[in-house]
Amino acid sequence: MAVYKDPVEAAKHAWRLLEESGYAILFTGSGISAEASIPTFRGKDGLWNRYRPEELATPEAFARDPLKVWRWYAWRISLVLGAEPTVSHKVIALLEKKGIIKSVITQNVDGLHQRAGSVNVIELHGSILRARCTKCGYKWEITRVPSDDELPLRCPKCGALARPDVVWFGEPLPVEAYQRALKEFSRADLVLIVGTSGVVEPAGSLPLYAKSRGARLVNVNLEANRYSGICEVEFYGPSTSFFRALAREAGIHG
Ligand code: BV8
Ligand code: ZN
Repeated sequence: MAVYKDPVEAAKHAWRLLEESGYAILFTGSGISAEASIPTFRGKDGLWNRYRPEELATPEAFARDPLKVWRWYAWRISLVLGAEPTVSHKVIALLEKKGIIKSVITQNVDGLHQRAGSVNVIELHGSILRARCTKCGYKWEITRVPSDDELPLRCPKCGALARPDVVWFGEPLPVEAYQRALKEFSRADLVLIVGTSGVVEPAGSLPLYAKSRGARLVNVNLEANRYSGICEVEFYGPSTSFFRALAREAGIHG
């Protein structure tokens, strides 16, 4: 296990592992979008700092006050629509195009991997850019920030109350996405873990499952997290510096 603070050394080591790998995948969390100025969940400027998770990202909170929860999501939608994919998102998409990484399993709901060009993306916690009817299940893309007088959003088909198409605390993950993710983690011989504290379950255990099947892990994070000490390569610093260096190793221009 090697711990790096220098992104170039870390990227050289990670690139060797990628070249040796047969099935490399990415597992990402809100930290990969932090440099796109989308606040993380538990960091110092975390989203939750202003609110407690149980206060807003739960079915109970939504039942109690759908307008308050929708106002919070409308604010986050404005951040996401105003954000640009980072060089991390872009390099990951280019590595997929070159067949070097096979898929991205993300806990994020911001759609930045897809906007950067990643194709094989599994969204474990849904998408903030999609709404779903609480009655008829109809789903539709959100392409602009809803104005306050449109909130709480209603279903265009049946008029019932709509909700963000994300997974709230206490809700099960979408079965199809979770099954696909389990398959990816069981096939992987290398998992790059980027920008996640790993505290949220059941997603956070997926890299440990891959390791139990012999996969090697690479941890890219600002600070120590749940995966520290069990990875082949650990880089502590901003993910963009790591991916800028990895792009040079891979001979691509992120
Ligand atoms: C479920 C969508 C049951 C919504 C999200 C007690 C113990 C253990 C578990 C539980 C418990 N109590 C409750 C639970 C279960 C709970 C859970 O895990 N809670 C945690 C908090 C303990 N899980 C659930 O409720 C799940 N459902 O269990 O259902 C069930 C089962 C069957 C049938 C019925 C019921 C559902 C969890 C999904 C919740 N939804 N998001 C929305 O976004 O509004 S979770 C939310 O957290 C986001 O998706 C986020 O991605 C995710 C994980 O957090 P991170 O991404 O890791 O973000 P975090 O801020 O923590 O970390 C950021 C990291 O980035 C940091 O490490 C930081 O250092 C790093 N970083 C920052 N900047 C950079 C960087 N790294 C590199 N470069 C940088 N520049
Ligand atoms: Zn409806």
